[in-house]
Amino acid sequence: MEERNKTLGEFIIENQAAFQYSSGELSRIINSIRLAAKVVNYKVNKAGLVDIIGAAGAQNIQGEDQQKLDVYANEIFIQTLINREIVCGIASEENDEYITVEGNDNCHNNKYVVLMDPLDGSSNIDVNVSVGTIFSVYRRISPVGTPVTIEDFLQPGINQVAAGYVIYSTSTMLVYTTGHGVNGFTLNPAIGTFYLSHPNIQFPKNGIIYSVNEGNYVHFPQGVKDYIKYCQLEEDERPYTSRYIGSLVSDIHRNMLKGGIYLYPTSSKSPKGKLRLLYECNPMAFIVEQAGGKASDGLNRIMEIEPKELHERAPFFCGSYNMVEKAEDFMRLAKLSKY
Ligand code: P6P
Repeated sequence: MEERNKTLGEFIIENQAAFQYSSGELSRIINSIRLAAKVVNYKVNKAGLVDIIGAAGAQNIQGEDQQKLDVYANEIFIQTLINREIVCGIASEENDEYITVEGNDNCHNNKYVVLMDPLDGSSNIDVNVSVGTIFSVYRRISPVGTPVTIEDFLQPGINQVAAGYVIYSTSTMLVYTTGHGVNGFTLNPAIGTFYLSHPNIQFPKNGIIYSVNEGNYVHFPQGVKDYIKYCQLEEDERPYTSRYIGSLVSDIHRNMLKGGIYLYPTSSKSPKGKLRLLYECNPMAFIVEQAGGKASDGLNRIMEIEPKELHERAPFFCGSYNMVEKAEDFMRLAKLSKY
């Protein structure tokens, strides 16, 4: 019989035992995200055809105009998780406060919380550039049987039990980790099935791609300016190239397959950085570290930051291990030379 790639469903069943606590709840969360991703994918692909792109008018907590697809994706991911009654709480970039999942038979007994950016890079939607969903899963720390609390969400990234992203691009992929490596699944839209297309993804230790919005160059910390100049120097014919899509999931996905570094440093416009620690930096960092890469705030491991607020931001240096190390060296050197 002809060998075919494993489906996501088969992969989840096969790896069920490896999931932490292997209660089946985590598998059901990934299955829930799988369904929501297919529904959102359908709308993202149709966005150009129906009146669903363009700002929905409301603004989210970040003060950003909510694109209609933002709102739609947020509702799909949240509702799918609530309908399946598998988590006790949900936090989203699009919701000011976290959601306590009540459900019919008391979701307070559930063990996991999910945090997400339902449609990252949404400003790219109406110019037909790829966008993504990012999710992060933690085991609650408040007592099972009680309503979820803010502390269940304000955990450092090292406590994550799973993290992943969906990239809606030339093809739609679901890439995730449960702490046992990183695997990528590509959607066959004809039959609505995700197939294992990128098993055990390894982040190249080195690369020639640096991804940063150089329009902010004059506002960057000196260490970042020095690193960018290092990448551009010809002294040993380093063939660096600058690639920046303006969509976190797309930039990191490309760099993870080819090698590269993504930087979103502090700047005068974003004194704490722009990216959100809990549902952008930490899940991407978990994936990148599991694939052999590195993720920091320029000085310290990003997943060891103790969060204080649900929507707090952090500077983000993420990618090929040796490239992030080099950028951190420039940051430390610049910090030392200040004194
Ligand atoms: P800038 C999208 O809004 C996002 O959060 C990331 O997906 C992306 O990498 C970054 O912001 C782009 O920000 O300031 O360069 O447009």
